[in-house]
Amino acid sequence: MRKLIVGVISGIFLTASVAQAHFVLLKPNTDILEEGKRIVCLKTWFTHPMEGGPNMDYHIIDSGVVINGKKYKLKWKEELIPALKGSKKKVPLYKTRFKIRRPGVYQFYVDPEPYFEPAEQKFIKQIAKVYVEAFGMEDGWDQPIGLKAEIVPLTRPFGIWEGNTFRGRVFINGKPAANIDVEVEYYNKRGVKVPADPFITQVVKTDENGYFEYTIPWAGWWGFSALGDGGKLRYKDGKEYPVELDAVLWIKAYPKPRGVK
Ligand SMILES: [Cu+2]
Repeated sequence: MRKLIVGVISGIFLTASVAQAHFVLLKPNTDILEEGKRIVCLKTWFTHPMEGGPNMDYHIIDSGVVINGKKYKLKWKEELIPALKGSKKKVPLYKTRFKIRRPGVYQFYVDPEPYFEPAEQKFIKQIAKVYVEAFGMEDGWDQPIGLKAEIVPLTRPFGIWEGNTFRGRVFINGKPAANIDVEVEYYNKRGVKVPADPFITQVVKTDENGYFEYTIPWAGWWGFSALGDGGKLRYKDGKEYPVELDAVLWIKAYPKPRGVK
């Protein structure tokens, strides 16, 4: 969230907070598990990935991992991280480890409580998903797992090069989500600088059947958040506010191999 000057009345600057894209970050330590390794470690928190913060309050209601239509629960360990670098306000980050027993495509997801965003006067609920392929068995990545908000990939969501085009289809409440915004951000661990604010969040739209695509410019973890409509919810002030119900997906792009252009 940042301040923007929205108007000047007799020399007084009126400012409003303009929120950059919120993202539930759900990141495994790898997108591909090779023979000999068994443990996948995952982290999740609610942040602004390109800017490195602020981090927001975040509570998981439901989470799991789905393989071949079977679901396993995940148990998370909570840690507290500063909302902003150096700030006293702390928010949760969750970690878990999952033991892989057989080959296949594992779809990990988290479904958090709606978060009230004062700057936007609405709730935000982001259901996030990420894939791990284990031991060379690649089937099943194109299957939805029945989330209330879900991006179903048309591009295999692991083993992706930078420069690849990612295609997905958005479903909100089971229906293809037509003509909605899909926000795209890079998980900016390296402190990459942008030339101007619009570069922080890239935006593409779904078509009339809920399909979108985005070409990944450089290597790293990239998040897609399709902004859906989740009806209304009552806040503690007694008033009803709209709920933005977002489908989030994280994928990893690998750098081009040495010696190619
Ligand atoms: Cu925020």
